[in-house]
Amino acid sequence: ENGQSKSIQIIGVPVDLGASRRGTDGGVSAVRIAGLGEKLTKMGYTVTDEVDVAVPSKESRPKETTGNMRFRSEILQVCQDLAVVTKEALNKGNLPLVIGGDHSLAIGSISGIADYFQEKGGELGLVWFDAHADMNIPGISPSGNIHGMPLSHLLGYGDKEFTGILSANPKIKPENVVLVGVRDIDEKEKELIKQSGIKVYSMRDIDELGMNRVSDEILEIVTKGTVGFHVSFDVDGCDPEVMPGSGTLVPGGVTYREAHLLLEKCAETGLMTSMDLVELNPFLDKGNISAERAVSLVLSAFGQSVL
Ligand code: 5AB
Ligand code: MN
Ligand code: MN
Ligand code: MN
Repeated sequence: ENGQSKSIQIIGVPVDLGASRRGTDGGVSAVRIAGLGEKLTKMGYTVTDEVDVAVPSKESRPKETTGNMRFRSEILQVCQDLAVVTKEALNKGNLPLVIGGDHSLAIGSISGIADYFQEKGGELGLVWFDAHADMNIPGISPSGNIHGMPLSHLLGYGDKEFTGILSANPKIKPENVVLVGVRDIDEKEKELIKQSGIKVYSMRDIDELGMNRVSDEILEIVTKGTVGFHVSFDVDGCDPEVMPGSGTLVPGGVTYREAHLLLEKCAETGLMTSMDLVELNPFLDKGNISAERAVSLVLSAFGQSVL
């Protein structure tokens, strides 16, 4: 059981509780308005009825301006619900394409996907495209924002209720994970990255080796001994000139073409099981340009090519 399905389930998760800035919840609409579903249909995919996971608004919840895991209970509920939805999508033969929303949702999306394959005895590979490492845990996080903590929790570190979604097993093994595009890591987060043993391709690695070689090395790692791989795509991995519509911009990022190349190569393997598109914030965007570019990138991940 592996390979890319011809039927896609788009899952909207309008969450911004995991970030300090308001507005990432609107990323779901921005991507839909940019034509994601229609464009995938035009490529020949069957796009099943889109579903959304319910998320409470910040304003409807008691204020949580401090704390080492802000909006913990709300985000835990969202992730638990989302895990059930992504697993169910795979059970129905659909490829889950999760649109956010801030990156905290990836704890839920990937927990469901990894659990589906674990039940069949398979390991899931993971490509984490991001300016940040998202390897904080409560107690070391400088912000208490859960969107800076999803990767650590998927590897089994941190809050036991988040690491235990659907099952007690760590969802992902470190040897199957690659972080790419990274250029902003917190001091204590660095230690956890080293301890975990995951492979990291920083911007410097992309400068020195080129994205073509980096992509080949990434795909070798995430396909070795796995049933396939998930791509968790944080738009802030791209340079802010490419993706102005995001809340935690870091200069010196991946170019538009480099991002396309990586995703085109992901598609070519035929082994991408699922994808997240996260951290778009239309209220910080210039028009809807970031969402339009993000949709174009997703199409590459689904095999769109020039010829
Ligand atoms: B994103 C920071 N490391 O933990 C933290 O956008 C930023 O999902 C996290 O990658 C950025 O608050 C989270 C300073
Ligand atoms: Mn992220
Ligand atoms: Mn990021
Ligand atoms: Mn961000």
